[in-house]
Parts: sequence; C-alpha cells; structure tokens
Amino acid sequence: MSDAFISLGSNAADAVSRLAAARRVLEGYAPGRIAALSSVYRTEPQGFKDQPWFANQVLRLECASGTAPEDLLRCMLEQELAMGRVRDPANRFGPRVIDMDLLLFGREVRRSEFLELPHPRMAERAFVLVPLLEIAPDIVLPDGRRASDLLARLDCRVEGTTIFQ
Ligand code: PH2
Ligand code: MG
Ligand code: MG
Repeated sequence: MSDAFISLGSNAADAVSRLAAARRVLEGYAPGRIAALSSVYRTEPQGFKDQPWFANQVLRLECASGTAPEDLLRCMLEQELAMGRVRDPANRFGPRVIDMDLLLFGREVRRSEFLELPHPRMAERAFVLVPLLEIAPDIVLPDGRRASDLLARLDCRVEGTTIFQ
C-alpha cells in the first residue's frame, strides 16, 4: 500500500463542482481509495496575479501495492483533458478549468520528463501545504523536510479556509 497525495485546483466558473468531478474520477481509479480529503480552500493566485482566485483541495489516495505513480499520473492527465483543460505553454501558470497534481507517492523520488516526485513546486505553495497539513499534520518529504517547517517559511496568511499568498 502506498499513500499518494494529490492536489486539485480550479479557477474557472464553478470551480468547486469541478473539484468534485475530479474527485469522482479518482474514486473510480481502481487501484486506489480516497482515504482523506481536506477542506476546499479559496486561495489567492500565486505567481501570475491577474486571474481569478482558485479553489484548492488536497486528498490522500491509498494505492494498492504494485501501483505505479506513472499510471496514476496518466489517469489524472487524461481526466484534465476530458474536463476541457487546454495546455498552453505560454500560459503555464494562468487560469485553468482543472489541475490535478501528484504531490507525493509514498517516499518515491522521480526525476523524469513525465513525472517529478515530490512535486517540484510544492514546497513554495501555501495553497498546497495548508490543505496537505490539514489531512497529514506530521508529513515529512522523502528528503526529510517537514511540510510544517516548509509552510512556516512562506509569506502567507490563512483565515479559516481562505489563503492569502
Ligand atoms: N496553480 C498554479 C499557479 N498558481 N495559485 C493558486 N492559488 N492555486 C493554484 O492551484 C495555482 C496557483 C499552477 O498550477
Ligand atoms: Mg498540473
Ligand atoms: Mg499545478
């Protein structure tokens, strides 16, 4: 059994129901079972600021032993496309109907073109770390860094389920 942590994000109209649709797909991912779900947070855009606020959520998917993280990521990317995601390299950090990112897969480390584990930008993102810590308060990255220490270093403010960053 391996625990995968997945971040969901959308800043399209109906963002909250788009997260729900993404969750339903993960519920149908046969080798996995959703074992924990954070609150849905309203989050200020990080990076490119001139875009609508996001809804973000993190979940833990328990995956049967033998599940390859690449297989899970492929399923997530297919679903992004099915939900109307258009990948525009000139707009990598701009508005999106749905974004599903694989943050962690057990203690796996990957550095391939297709998959990087842990997710290379998770340590800088309050919109990832706050919901992650809600469902896994003691989580430690494969390199030994505690997610709570990473969050403490970020310039952000959390008010209930609203994140300013
Ligand atoms: N995703 C990004 C860039 N910036 N900001 C917030 N608040 N939430 C996101 O999901 C997000 C972002 C690129 O993936
Ligand atoms: Mg993504
Ligand atoms: Mg992303």
